[in-house]
Amino acid sequence: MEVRRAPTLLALLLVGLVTACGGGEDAAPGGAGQDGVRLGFSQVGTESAWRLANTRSIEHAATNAGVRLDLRIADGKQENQAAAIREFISADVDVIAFSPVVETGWDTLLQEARDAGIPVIVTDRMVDTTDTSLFVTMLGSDFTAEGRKAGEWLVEHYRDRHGRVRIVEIEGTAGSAPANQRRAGFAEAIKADRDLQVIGSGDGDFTRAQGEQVMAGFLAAHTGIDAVFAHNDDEGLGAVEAIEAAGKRPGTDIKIITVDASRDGLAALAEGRLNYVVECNPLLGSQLMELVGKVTTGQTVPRRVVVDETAFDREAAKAVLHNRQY
Ligand code: GZL
Ligand code: ZN
Repeated sequence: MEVRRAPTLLALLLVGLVTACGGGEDAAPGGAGQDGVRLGFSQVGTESAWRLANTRSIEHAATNAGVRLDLRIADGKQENQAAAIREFISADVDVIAFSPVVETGWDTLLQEARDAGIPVIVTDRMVDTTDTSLFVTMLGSDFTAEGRKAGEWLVEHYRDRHGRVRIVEIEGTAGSAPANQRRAGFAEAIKADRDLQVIGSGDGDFTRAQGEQVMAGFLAAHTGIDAVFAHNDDEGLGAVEAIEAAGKRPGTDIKIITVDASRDGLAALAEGRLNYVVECNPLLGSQLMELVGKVTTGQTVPRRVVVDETAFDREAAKAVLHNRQY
């Protein structure tokens, strides 16, 4: 776990002195302090390739934008995110951003940030709050659309086959926006063909290890599984392991659809061990820094910024694999 410590008291005093002495000089872009805008970012964890790419994207974009980033990694624990955000508030950063590990339980914390006059940007995963004035904008994917795309591929694939199609679903972290919304979008899409039925679902927590474990459980409990919908590549690649361990051919005997489109996911798709991969773009860094710049210079920003993304079949995966950024 890579935890960035807040600057030591001495460092803060030095910065304070410089800022005080430097008073008259025009502030760095972003209208704050001598050294650019100070952004406190609370990141979910290191659970998946998507998450690691998302963190790298934020770090690179902050460097390019001259934003002073204090990024804290919460190891998937909401209480660690709350502690980090409270430290950002007491350090009086110019803006806070975070990817909430789960949807609920943020109102009090966001009210503390608002009382401290610090704007909050939600990224990647959404918060479930009645008071949307608690954050200035949300930058992230439409997870419901991702789930729908996965379901639509299955409907199309089994269009000419009648008789039950047995599907198992390896869900993302319980309570997280991507898990809730991918499940909903998928369920809505497969209604188009009553033969498509989810016969089992389990929490794979977006990790490869958990995905393998959940899939092994499904294989032990059910015969004749036709397809797997895994909420991210890492879970899907874990399912591939479990299916092979059971002596079956992933992508052939059992179809597998995943979300993210990480390099490993697309490589498995190109080899035919996965069948369809819906993209969830982690490279939010530059859009986030643009929003940070606007928010800290009093410019208006849209309430919602949706990230553009596509989906890959085997041929499309082969075409992009060689220069995939993450
Ligand atoms: C989606 C993101 C999810 C990814 C997983 O935007 O929150 O969390 O799909 C990651 O890989 O762990
Ligand atoms: Zn049918």
